[in-house]
Amino acid sequence: MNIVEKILSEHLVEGEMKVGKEIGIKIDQVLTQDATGTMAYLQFEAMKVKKIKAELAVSYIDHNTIQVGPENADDHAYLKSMAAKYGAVFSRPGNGICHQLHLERFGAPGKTLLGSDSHTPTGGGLGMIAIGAGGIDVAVALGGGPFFLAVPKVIKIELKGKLKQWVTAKDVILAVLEKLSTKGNVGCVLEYGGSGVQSLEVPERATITNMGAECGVTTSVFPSDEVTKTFLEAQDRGDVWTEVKADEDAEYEKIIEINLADLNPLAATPHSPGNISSVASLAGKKIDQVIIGSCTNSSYRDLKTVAKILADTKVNSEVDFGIAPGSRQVMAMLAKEGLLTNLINAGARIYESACGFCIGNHASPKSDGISLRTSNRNFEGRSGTGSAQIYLVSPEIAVLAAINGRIVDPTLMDELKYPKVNQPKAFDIDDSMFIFPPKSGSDVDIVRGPNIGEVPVNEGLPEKFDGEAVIKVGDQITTDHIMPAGQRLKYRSNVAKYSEFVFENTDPEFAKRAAANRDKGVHNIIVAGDSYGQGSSREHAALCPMYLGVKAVIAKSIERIHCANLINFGIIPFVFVKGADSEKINAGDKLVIEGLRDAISGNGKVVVKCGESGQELALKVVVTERQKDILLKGGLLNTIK
Ligand code: MIC
Ligand code: SF4
Repeated sequence: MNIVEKILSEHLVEGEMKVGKEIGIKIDQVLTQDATGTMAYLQFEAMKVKKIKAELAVSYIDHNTIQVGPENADDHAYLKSMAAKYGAVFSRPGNGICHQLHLERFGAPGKTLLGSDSHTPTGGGLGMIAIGAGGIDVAVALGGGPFFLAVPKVIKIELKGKLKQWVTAKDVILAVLEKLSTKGNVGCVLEYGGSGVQSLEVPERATITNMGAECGVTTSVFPSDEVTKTFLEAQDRGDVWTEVKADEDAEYEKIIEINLADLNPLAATPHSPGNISSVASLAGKKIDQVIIGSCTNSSYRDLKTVAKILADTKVNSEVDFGIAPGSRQVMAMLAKEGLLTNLINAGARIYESACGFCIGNHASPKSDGISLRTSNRNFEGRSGTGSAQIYLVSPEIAVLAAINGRIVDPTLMDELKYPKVNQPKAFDIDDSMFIFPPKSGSDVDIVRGPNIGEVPVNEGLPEKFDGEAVIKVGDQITTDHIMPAGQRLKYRSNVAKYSEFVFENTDPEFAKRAAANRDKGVHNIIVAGDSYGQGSSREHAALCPMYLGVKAVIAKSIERIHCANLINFGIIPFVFVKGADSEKINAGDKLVIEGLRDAISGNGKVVVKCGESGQELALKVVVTERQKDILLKGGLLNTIK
């Protein structure tokens, strides 16, 4: 067996391990963050479970830490009280980014981890099966219920050789993205192996599995070996180490070979993590901003390398330069070693250890600005500046650009010395920003500020949709397009308010039009191209459209997490039987679909009659028996007793 088959079969509670078939797996560890966590916990409450049943649950506060107005702090207070009452560890704001912290303090080889964040696969760097999902699926896992997924196709990425100086883990995952692109990988897992694996430390492996999310795969995983053991021992957690490796004769869907020694520095260019160019081809490009941080690249190794490069240097006066350390551990160790001084002296703006800039919460570039970032997503508008151009690179390339004011390729500059940074024998451990739950939390009162809303529920599926193509969008529409984050993020716990911003940057009138249709009894239908719903796990990209009366999406293809979220909220994820038919529907067309309940209970095939002409187009929805029940009842919450 390969690693994926091993871990999944050890956790199998329902179904059969046959590629493409739905299975239910036991979830050992659960991770939430505040932006998705409030909704996950509200849904957990609605399920009326007395105590969290997963082995470990950690509720991180890292996304909404800006606190302009009371909303974010209200959410934090709610989550803190929920953690104490139901038995989760609470990670206080300022402690760091969930994925970095989980890697440092909780992740364990061979375990399963479900997180309400699409970059949960960061844990794959430790040899665990770590999957991102919508909040309600995570709520089910908190309550001890299984997580359902299709048995994945496992693609092996066979690594050979060793990275050259100035070439990093970021370049490995950008090279993988160049080969696989951001679409067409639904239902696959990337399993890393080969002799090159041992040259990569755990945080480097985690950079690679983290950004595997951008390929649209279910997760990515590395073996757990001596390198993993050394990392866990340095975190004083050697006891959780166990070896995880594939059998010699393990089988894979396909094997992609990458010789690490052949790689060169790469960049993802605007506006997709899949648009890959060599740094050499971008050299000389003038830039306005550089930000180093995010769950992809803000480990101790990353930031120490940056600090060493910055020693006795000043940042270019044309560049707005910021650094957001991944965790308090990283920041404290840099401070202790005197390296924080290098950053401060060079002119870096030191941001909080949080998501911040990455989700467009602050530090937006100037209009038309060119920004180099070490994060994982450069979707149009995500930075908070619609006209900005975001390039994704390694910390090494980012810091050199900050010094030079333009992109430089260090592999072409002989005089530059590469600062080799070794992992410390022991990381400094201070868990005081985690609040561990009391044995019995039964007398804890839940704190509900005015920002904590109700979870809306959908009605059961009608026999017929009498609808309208309320919007028509193209290919690769991300959840950032559907449900913007940034300055709107503070409304995550208030669905009625947040819904006003659905498709805000694509079609500012969308929410009003959809709500008016809903109030007239017209069923709203979204028409889309390929790879609809790329990116984040935010279930609000389904929940808020549901609130606005969206009943179905008709697309050429839909990404995994978003598809599951649509089903969980009773929105039907139709795909065109013939992709080219999408051309035949225009925005505003009347769309009628009859015989819905029979079709959903049966083979999932329907026709949509569109426009005045009433021309008929074939659609299908591919769902399991479990999902059919959810759709018929109008969402997962309606199926839970
Ligand atoms: C992201 O990177 O897009 C986020 C913000 O972390 C999301 C979660 C969210 O929208 O709250 C994700 O990746 O799932
Ligand atoms: Fe936070 Fe950015 Fe990572 Fe999402 S991708 S978890 S916003 S740092």
